[in-house]
Amino acid sequence: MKESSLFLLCLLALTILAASSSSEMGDEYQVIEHDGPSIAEICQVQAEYETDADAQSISRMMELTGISALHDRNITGKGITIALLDSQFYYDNETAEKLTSDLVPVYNGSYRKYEVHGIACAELISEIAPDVKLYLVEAGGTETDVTNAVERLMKLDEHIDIVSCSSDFPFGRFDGKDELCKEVEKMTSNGTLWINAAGNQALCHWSGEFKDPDGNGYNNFSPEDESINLTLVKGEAVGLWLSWEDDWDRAILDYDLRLDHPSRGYSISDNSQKGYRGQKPAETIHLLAPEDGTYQIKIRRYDAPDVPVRFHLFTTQDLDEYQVQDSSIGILGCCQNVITVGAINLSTFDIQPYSSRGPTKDGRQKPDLVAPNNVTTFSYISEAFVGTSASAPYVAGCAALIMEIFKDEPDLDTKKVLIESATDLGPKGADNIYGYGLVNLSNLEVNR
Ligand SMILES: [Ca+2]
Ligand SMILES: [Ca+2]
Ligand SMILES: [Ca+2]
Repeated sequence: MKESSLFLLCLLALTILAASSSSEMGDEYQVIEHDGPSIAEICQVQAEYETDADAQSISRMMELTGISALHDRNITGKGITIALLDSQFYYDNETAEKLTSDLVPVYNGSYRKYEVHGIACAELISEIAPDVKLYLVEAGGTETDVTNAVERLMKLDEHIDIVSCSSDFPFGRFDGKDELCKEVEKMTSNGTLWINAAGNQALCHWSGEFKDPDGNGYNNFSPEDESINLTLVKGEAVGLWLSWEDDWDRAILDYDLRLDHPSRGYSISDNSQKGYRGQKPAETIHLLAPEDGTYQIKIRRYDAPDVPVRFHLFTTQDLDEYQVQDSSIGILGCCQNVITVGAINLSTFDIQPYSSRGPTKDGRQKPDLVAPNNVTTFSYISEAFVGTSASAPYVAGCAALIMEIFKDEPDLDTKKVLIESATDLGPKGADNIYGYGLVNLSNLEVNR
């Protein structure tokens, strides 16, 4: 088991920068092993969810949420620093014109033309808070890369006011105590606000306890059903991540993950969990679908006592059945003090069906806020920027405006201001779907 992979929470041009999976070949089919960056689509949004993309969407939402009014009063994020953590910073001269002029790249090397996810986020921040100083920080694809990115930020001479991150990891403890949360807390305890996308996994997530009433070693998703169906098209890249409650450094409960192919053969991930140092309670499978059809996901008990254990399964495509929308946020979005942002439909203000939901494993309410997505950017020139990836930088830009407004107040709690000025949506009061509601600066005292 190497490191888990980071996935970008955008729904277009999606990239998994996957570490290697330890999957083995089942029967005649080959599991794709990744040595470096690879491409796969994460939880694709189906066309029917999105009907309202138009070039005006961002300006309309900026009117509605009080941002334009603040711009009219010359509040534009002056003096505020934002670090954007991402792994895709390709831009050309034309796109550069859309970005804030005070841009500081913190990366070496170059990006391929389609690697624009981070720049699309930068465009949104530039639109909402055009005068911020924006650090573009390469955060790679692994937990080590994110740790290194945080270390670089800590070493800067300048204080970072806000981190905006639209990526997350699909396995861990989800209780705010994952290793990476220690890195996040280095920033937040230093006064930095960390804003993270909630994720787009609500329809490609299953969670439940292992149940095996017939005692054949395979989990029963229902009394008669031992698999989750997943329909795939030949050649489609698919990823599956399974993790369970166990010691995260010395896992002792040995479960395996299996994907049966439609006609014959299967892929299996059967890492050893014997309580040795470094053994994680996790299995992953990555492959290119060898044929069209309905695949079946199975969880096998290899060597574990019959005790209740809760599992989380995340996949790159929507599950055909047994979707569990609750507790579908990744590990960064579950860290303490992070502001976790979901995505709403711009026409109806309903939550997007794919927008990940709380609570965290330890029962904290999540997300914290929701914000627009499905907006037009120059980077995604012919398509809308869809998913919670677009929502997080929207909130980051809003946070910068709040910080400028209240710059003379030393005890400013920006998170509190964001929450208190949000417009409640969905069930009355704070909830695990919309959090405190839509970020809305028109409710700020200063705008009246
Ligand atoms: Ca069974
Ligand atoms: Ca195993
Ligand atoms: Ca509510």
